[in-house]
Amino acid sequence: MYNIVFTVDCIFGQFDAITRTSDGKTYAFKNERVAQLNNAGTGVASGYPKPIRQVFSGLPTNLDAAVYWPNGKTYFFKGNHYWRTSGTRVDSGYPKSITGNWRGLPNDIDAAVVWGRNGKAYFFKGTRYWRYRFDWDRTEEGNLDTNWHWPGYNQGTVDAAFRWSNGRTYFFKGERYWRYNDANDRVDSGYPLWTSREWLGCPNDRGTVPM
Ligand SMILES: [Ca+2]
Repeated sequence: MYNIVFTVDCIFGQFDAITRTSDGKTYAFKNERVAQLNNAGTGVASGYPKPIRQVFSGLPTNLDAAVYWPNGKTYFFKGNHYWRTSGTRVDSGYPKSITGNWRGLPNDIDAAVVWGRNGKAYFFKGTRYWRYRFDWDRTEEGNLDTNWHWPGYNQGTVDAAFRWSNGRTYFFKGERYWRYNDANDRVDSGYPLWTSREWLGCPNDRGTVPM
């Protein structure tokens, strides 16, 4: 029985979305499930992964992206809608449509993160990204090429991204992740690493595919 549970946890190595919440927790989402990650980043909290509806009642499955906002709220995106939560509780009045509420932002985004270097929000879709300014409450000019502007990250598209408690920005793609050094403005040396091993605490031969 233990091995079965362990295997289920360790195949959870590709994320739809990952974010922090105002209660200081980190959550990773995949399909209909969510895993709360240990604060040390080396395993999954007891009892996880769980169905999303058990933890974030009112959120849909198969999320596109999530981002922790400076106002203490967390925003979740799917298709042409978004949900705002306080911790794990969905605020009343959601979902709302992206169009009309996030000026300049497209639907069907892949990933989102507030970058530590300039405090702007970055939304990734396909091989490009949109930069959102809080003081303007809209996106900046056009959209930009992800590979060109994030040195060391050369994967084109992004599955999920977030800023962790250590102030670093993380990009997830497939079963691997890249740690971005906001101060140096490039990916730290030694990356990418395996998501399941480093974030879920799985051994080398579980939940991974050959490079
Ligand atoms: Ca995604």
